Amino acid sequence: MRREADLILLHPPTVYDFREKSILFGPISDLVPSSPIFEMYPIGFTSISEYLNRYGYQVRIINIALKMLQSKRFDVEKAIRKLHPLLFGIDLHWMPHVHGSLALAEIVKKYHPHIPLIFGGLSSSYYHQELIRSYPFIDYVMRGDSTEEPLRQLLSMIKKGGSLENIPNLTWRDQGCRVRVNPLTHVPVNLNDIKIDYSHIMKKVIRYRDLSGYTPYQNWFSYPATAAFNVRGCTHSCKTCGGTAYAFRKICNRQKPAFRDPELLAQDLKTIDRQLNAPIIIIGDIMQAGENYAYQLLNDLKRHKIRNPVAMEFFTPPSDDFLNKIAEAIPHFNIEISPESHDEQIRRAFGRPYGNKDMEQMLDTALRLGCKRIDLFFMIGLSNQTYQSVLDTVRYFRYLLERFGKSKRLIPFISPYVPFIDPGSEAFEHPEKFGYKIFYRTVEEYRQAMESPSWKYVLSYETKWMTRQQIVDSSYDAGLALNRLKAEFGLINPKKAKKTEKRMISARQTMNKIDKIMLIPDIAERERQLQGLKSYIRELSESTICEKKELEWPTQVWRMNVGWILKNWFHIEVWHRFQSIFGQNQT
Ligand code: B12
Ligand code: SF4
Repeated sequence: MRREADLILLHPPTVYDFREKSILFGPISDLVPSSPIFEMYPIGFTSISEYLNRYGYQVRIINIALKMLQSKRFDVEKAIRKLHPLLFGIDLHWMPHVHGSLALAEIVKKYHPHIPLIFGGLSSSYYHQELIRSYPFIDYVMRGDSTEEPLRQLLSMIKKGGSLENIPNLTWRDQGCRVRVNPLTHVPVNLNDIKIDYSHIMKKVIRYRDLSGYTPYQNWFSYPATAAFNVRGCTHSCKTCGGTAYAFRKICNRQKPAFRDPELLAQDLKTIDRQLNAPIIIIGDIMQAGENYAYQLLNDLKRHKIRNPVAMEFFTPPSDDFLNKIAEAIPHFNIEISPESHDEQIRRAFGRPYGNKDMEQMLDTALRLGCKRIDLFFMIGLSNQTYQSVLDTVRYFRYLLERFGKSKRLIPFISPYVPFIDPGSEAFEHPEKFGYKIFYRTVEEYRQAMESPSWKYVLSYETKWMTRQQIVDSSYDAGLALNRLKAEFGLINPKKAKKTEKRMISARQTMNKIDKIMLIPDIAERERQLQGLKSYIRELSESTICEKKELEWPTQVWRMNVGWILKNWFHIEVWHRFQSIFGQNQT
């Protein structure tokens, strides 16, 4: 039997049988490039692949979610049956994948009972014991935010023998079916040995002749956004976020964030710039590592003459001096910032410690310095936020657009915090302290919630200030009002605004229909009526509150370095043939 890879990493859809089910997912993916199936795989898949490759292990990534989205006929079971790695890996990084991850794992085990299967990602790390205890088809969970090296040790052990007890960060089941939790000791202090290398991925696409298996999201070829990472962990403590300093301590044993040295990060951007003409987002506020770090990064970027659009996210508004430095270093710079609410008290309580005056000062300076675009993200479902407060936030957008909107470079977004309060966040651990009520706690409860017919029932929480229904209603009201405002200020054309409005109204009416159907006591009849809505539910689930297209930064037609690809194609093909002829990687 031919082994094409040592480790195969599979990315599941949110709900495994989404192609058959009738679910109004609503705005769960409005603010990310993915569809509600969350077909984007964790970027960590690529660093795992690159790292293990350095040690001679072949890793293949297969984006099952994307393949299922692209073709109704894509047969998951048939595809899985053909694979024979040393180890299968499935991400349960984002909790909304819980249904898809578990279903896919069951299929893998059905066809390959003797090949071990590992889970990983933040949600797996949080629920590691429950996963191993309750789901016999999962053999291992690799915990933590940096699994590259422990995975290398595990693969080496599988190949050469040894004891599972010696693998750091691993949770596993022993012969007596007891859950064993190895110490979480692999927590690197910096990211200098970890790489997000797009050229490595391109080589893999060629090696496995599988473009869709590696494509990050459905529309990537029309809008190929890329990411450069400066950090694992975070210095902030936003209450509902599962990636805070608090959550990382608890879930990943990370006492402080790990950064990538600025010169290496600048080099990463330069490499993307030379190979792809795609927008680059620097994930993680570069000010988190301190001023010296941020200034050095900008100096290096200036030296590298980056031409691609670069988006930087800021957790607090940067100073005028710093904005000047950005403008000098990056000709096409964009900014993202999430004030969450217009109300400073609500914002501060959430964990964003700045006032409107500071933010407006930043908008003024950044726009004056030629910032190509500023995205402002606001949220619904916050502690102390009432229905009225949500509407007041939209009123504040009018003020902002009147003051800064002329150049059409300021784009406000508002969306509910959906679908779940992150496991491991402060609001999840101490809901009463922040006025939250959490409906689901266990993995199984989340799995079942994901099958609910509309996003109102999927929503894992309500607050002291808004019920689930009010969160839903205020989301549509705010979405409609913002859509009109965007048309009025010329941020979207009136025809598009009308279309978006129609879709939002239809989505709302369908939510009401689903509510009525949910009252039918006969389950079979309920299911029959829900299926009746299926045909148009799908299109109502994309861009429900915000138009996804509006997330795209200004860019030109993208280009790939074709010479580079052809050169690599040749090398990889020759190496591949050499391996098959001389029997390496065979069992
Ligand atoms: C960048 C980011 C994004 C990017 C994703 C880029 C990408 N492709 O990974 C974008 C903006 C698209 C995004 C989207 C979402 N995100 Co986000 N995101 C982050 C952020 C800020 C950083 C993540 C990061 O640094 N990753 C580091 C990279 C290098 O590692 P990694 O991908 O996590 O992989 C490592 C490990 O996790 C592990 N691992 C992962 N998978 C697997 C699988 C196996 C088998 C193994 C062994 C190991 C393993 O090993 C990897 C390498 O060491 C965190 C917050 C934070 N401070 O961490 C939130 C965070 C991860 N996101 C979160 C959420 C909720 C979402 C969304 C669901 C939000 C939404 N409703 O739209 C979507 C999901 C989108 C999708 N799947 O399509 C939550 C997750 C909470 C939870 N437990 O569910 C976090 C914690 C905070 C937050 N609320 O934003 N996100
Ligand atoms: S939401 Fe807050 S805590 Fe979470 S990653 Fe962003 S800045 Fe950090």
